[in-house]
Amino acid sequence: MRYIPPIALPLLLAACAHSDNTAGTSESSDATVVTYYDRNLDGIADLELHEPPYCDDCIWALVDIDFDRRYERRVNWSFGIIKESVNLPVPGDVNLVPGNPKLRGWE
Ligand SMILES: [Ca+2]
Repeated sequence: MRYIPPIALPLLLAACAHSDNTAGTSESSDATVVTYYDRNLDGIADLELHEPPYCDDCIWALVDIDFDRRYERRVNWSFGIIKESVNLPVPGDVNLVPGNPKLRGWE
């Protein structure tokens, strides 16, 4: 196991933070950043990405696979990628980021 000096941890966390593009994002009460993506560019969210602070293994997403305004899949990026079925409505009044998230594995 690699030793990381305590002074390096805040610098490492700051380097991982991304706040340059806030379009289509919101922040919940626990500072989780939620980004709504419009993958097929129809003006409706079809993937929402939840990124809790300081926890790369806690990122999760809801995905509308067939663009029917219902989320059918929840994806968790933990020690591995875990996918489960859901049936939830897609939110209607959110700011959108066009295209796909950079994070892979939700497909
Ligand atoms: Ca869409």
